[in-house]
Amino acid sequence: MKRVLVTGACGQIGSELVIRLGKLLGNGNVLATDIKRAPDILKKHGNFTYLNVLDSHMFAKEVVDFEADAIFHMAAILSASGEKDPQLAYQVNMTGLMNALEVSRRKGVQMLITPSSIAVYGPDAPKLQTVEDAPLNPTTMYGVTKVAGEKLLQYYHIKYGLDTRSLRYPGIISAETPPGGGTTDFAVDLYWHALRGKPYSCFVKEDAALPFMYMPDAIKAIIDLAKAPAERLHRRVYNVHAMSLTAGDIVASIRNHIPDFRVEYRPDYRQEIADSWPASLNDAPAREDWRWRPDFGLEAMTRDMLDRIKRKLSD
Ligand code: AKB
Repeated sequence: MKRVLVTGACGQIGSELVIRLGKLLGNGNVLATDIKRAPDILKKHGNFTYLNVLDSHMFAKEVVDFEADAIFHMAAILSASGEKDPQLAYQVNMTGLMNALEVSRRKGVQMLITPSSIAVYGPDAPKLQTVEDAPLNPTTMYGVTKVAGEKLLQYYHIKYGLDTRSLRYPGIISAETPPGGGTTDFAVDLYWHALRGKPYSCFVKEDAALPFMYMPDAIKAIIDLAKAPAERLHRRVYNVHAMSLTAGDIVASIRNHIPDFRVEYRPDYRQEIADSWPASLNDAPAREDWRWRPDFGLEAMTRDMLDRIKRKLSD
């Protein structure tokens, strides 16, 4: 991995991934792409270009011109937005991935790495310590596209020898770039509301546990997976887990620092999505094959989130 193209680079994960990859490979070796305008955090970090992942010709041209040998395909519509417009989620998540796979195959890209999600599981999967090979019967379009995407990665690996890699992310909590359209976005909203001194109306129940991870761990996970020697990998897709949290756990942790933070719970359609997902994942294969270990637990994450958001609010 020497020259990488990142799609969805303006997103919650993409924006921080580009910066980390720039530090690793040199800014000139990372091409950040998106259909959105580059956020400030990206502007000072090297190359940024417009790329619509649904346009296969544009996609191929950028890959060839940049001489990319790896693609981090981050562009996707998340679960809650996907339930508002399932056809758009299908188009962006499936056609976008298919274009990424085809351009990789045809233009000699060596590795394609793209996130999957806890959304691949449905209500029939075990709730706790869910393993990779548990039943995959998602009830969201996002989940359906992620299951199909995982199968496509496997297919391209077997049929064409493409080095495809993926990890099932839990909800990601971060301070830099806001998430958009996910069911787990409430976790990030909680921190911002607390620091702005505003009450929060939470769209999931207080006591519904979901798997979460702090952004530095999410970036570490995808980069470590990309760097892992191929011979160490026994699967294309790995679960990664850091902590199982309810909204109430996060609120309690924030209240250790901001005791008068007020929250009311008004679950909406996103509660049903959350209910269909596991509360914790078993990530033993990632720990074994590429030594995955999260660094952050709830308290360390809360301290860091509050510090970062405070700095951003005072900028
Ligand atoms: C979402 O909530 O849709 C995402 C995810 C868990 O993949 N954050």
